[in-house]
Amino acid sequence: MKKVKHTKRSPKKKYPGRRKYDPCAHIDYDHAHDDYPRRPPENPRYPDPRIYGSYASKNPPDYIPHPYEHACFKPRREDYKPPATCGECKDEVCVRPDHRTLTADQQNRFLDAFSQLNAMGALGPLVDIHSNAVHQMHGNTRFLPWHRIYLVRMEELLQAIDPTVCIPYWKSSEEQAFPAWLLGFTPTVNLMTGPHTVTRNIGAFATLPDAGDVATAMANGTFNSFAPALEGIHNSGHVWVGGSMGSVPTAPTDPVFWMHHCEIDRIWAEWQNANPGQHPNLAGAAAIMDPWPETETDTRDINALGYSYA
Ligand SMILES: [Cu+2]
Repeated sequence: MKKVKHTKRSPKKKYPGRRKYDPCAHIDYDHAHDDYPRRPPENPRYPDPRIYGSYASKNPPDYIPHPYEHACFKPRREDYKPPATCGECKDEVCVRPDHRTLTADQQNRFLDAFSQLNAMGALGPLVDIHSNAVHQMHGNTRFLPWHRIYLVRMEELLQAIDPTVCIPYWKSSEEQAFPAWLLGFTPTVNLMTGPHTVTRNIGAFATLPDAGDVATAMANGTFNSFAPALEGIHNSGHVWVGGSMGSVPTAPTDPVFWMHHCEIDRIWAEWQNANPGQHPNLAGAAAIMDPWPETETDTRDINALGYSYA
C-alpha cells in the first residue's frame, strides 16, 4: 500500500503541549490551549487515538481488503433464503401494466428494484449510454426501435433483482398528471459526470400532449410520418416533467423516464398493429441498435422481445 509521506519537522522546533489532555481538569481560559496538543495529528483522518487507536498515528495499520468471497456476510445455513428466481415463468412474457393499476406492494417492488440497481452501480452506466450521441437515438428513425431495446435492457436488469417487476406505463395524455407515488422518489445516481440527484419542475415549461394529440399522431399511415409525430409528443412529456427529465444525459435517472418511454413504446406497438408492414427504413450499421446487437428487424415484434402491454 501507499504510505503517506510526512514532511520532516525541524528537530529544533519543539512542540509544546504534549501533556495528556485531561477533559475533567479545571478550565482556565488563559492557559486552556496549553492543555491541547499543538501539533497536528499524525494521521488527520483519524485525529484522536483514544477513539481510533493506532490509526491516529504515523504508522497506521496496513489496509487489507476482504477477499471477494468473504466481503459479504452470510446467514447461517438454516437461515438462508434463496433469491426469487423466475423458474417456470421464464418463458412467459412480461405484461407491462398501466401504473394506475399497481398495488402499493407493486409500486414498492418497482422502486426497490430501481434503487437496488442504482446501489449496485448498474443504473449509472445505463443512463450514461443514453447521453452518448454516438448511438444516434434521437431525432431520426432510430428513435423508436433504439428506445425499445433500451427499455428491454432496463427491464432485464429490474427482473434480475425482482422477477415480478415489469416496467409500468404512464399514460400521460389521458392522466394529465404526474404519478403521485413517484413524487417523493428522487434518487441520486452516479453518472460519469458525477453524482446526479433527480429534480423535477412539473408543468413549468410545457403543456402535456393530450389524447387528441396522440390520436392525431396515430392517424399517420406511414412510419416516416408517424414516428416524428410521436417523438414530438415524447419530447413535450420530457419538458413537462422538467428538471432531470428535461435533459438527455440525466433523463433516465428519473424512474418516470422509463414509464414515459414505456407509454411511447406502447403507442408505437398499437400503431404497428394498425399499420402492418410499416417499418423504419434502416440498413447496414444504422439498423443495429448499438451498443446492443439487436437489429431493426428484431424490434418489430414485442412478443418476440418478451413483453406485451396490459
Ligand atoms: Cu431518449
